[in-house]
Amino acid sequence: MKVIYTDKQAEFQFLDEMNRRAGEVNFSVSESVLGILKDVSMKGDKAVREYGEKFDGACPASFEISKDEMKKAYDAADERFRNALIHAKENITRYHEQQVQKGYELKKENGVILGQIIRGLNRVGIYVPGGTAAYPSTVLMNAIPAKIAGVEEIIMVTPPLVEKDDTGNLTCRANPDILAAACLAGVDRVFLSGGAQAVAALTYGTESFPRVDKIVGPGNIYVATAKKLLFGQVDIDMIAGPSEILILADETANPRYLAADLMSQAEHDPLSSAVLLTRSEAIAKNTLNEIELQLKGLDRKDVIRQSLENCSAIMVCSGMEEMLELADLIAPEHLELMVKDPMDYVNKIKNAGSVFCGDYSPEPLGDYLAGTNHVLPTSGTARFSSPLGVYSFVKKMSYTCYTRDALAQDKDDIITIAEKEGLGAHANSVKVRFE
Ligand code: HSO
Ligand code: ZN
Repeated sequence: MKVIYTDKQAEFQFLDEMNRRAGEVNFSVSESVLGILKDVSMKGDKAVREYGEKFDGACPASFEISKDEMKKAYDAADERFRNALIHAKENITRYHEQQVQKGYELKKENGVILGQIIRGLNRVGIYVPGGTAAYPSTVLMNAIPAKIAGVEEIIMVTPPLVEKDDTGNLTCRANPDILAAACLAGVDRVFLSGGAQAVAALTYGTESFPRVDKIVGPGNIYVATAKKLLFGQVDIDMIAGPSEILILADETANPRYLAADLMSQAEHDPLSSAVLLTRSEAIAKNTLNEIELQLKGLDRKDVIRQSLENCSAIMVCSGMEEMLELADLIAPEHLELMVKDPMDYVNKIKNAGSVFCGDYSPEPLGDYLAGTNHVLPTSGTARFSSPLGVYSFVKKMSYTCYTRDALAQDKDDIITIAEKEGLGAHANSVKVRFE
């Protein structure tokens, strides 16, 4: 892991590297994804099945998992795991219920009524990746806010686990932990399909897959590219990049905690980013030592080592002011304030997805249990976007109601602007009412 000691040149270089982390368009991936989208839009289930067989090795006879199977997976889940999920659900629900927005109505003196109604989306698709990034916690983080928003139907898609049975035939099943979380979170229907073809199936609708209004959830580069290309036909949440953590530490910080928290996000992906900003050289040195000590006991040490060598660094800064400035430039997904009186600094942070305050708020607390959402803007997009929330699953509709008298008061201004725009039919629609 590199250490940058108040060297402006090295600091500039690192910031440049961080700025580029959103990645560039991958033309060859985009091209193959476009082919998949086109096939699914034209051939429906048949194309989804063919791509499933090609990429996953096999495809289930029927894509949909029954409600019964979901319930069975939930009942069969390890009791401690189930209780932990229930605890997480309670906290996530309580935090997100605060996000429910109300519409409003403006009644003017002249009888005019103007208003805004907030409605939950009709149908939402949640993409859950396969393999080691299939996280039950992410199912809760996506589905619970959607439920609270009043989404009518939540559809989950996830690639099948493909295994060989005793006779050597390939079989497909769902990840039981994901099914258990889906059951608890109130997911309505689950389909065993992944990749760009599943995103396309949810966008266009096929014989088996219902068409949704928004697709949320992380996925590999094919899934992310499909979401990008289909945005507009369907809404999407965001394009999730590798996980990130940035820690601001003063002299009171404990290097053991700093090392542990940096590595908690570094273990997600070889491209994850872990950055420590401190003005203390001793903290920098001791954190490096702690990383080496703790790494030995961690299962995913290879991934961690790779991400620590990648978009990661310890930067020794001149003081708190510089640290806050760098944090805003980097705009990390997660930011830990490991300083004395952390709550004094929360309001000074402009760009971050989620902020964790003090020694006893390690980032994984937010990944699983505190109740805040763990679907957060990555790659510097915290400059302009927000955590997933109830507001991500609603849309707004406005309404207007005028009386004859009120329209008479406003008519001349409407006609003047319409005529300025050369839109005579617009002017006429007001004029005819007073002839
Ligand atoms: N930290 C991840 C979310 C997650 N962590 C799920 C564990 N499970 C988002 O950056
Ligand atoms: Zn995590």
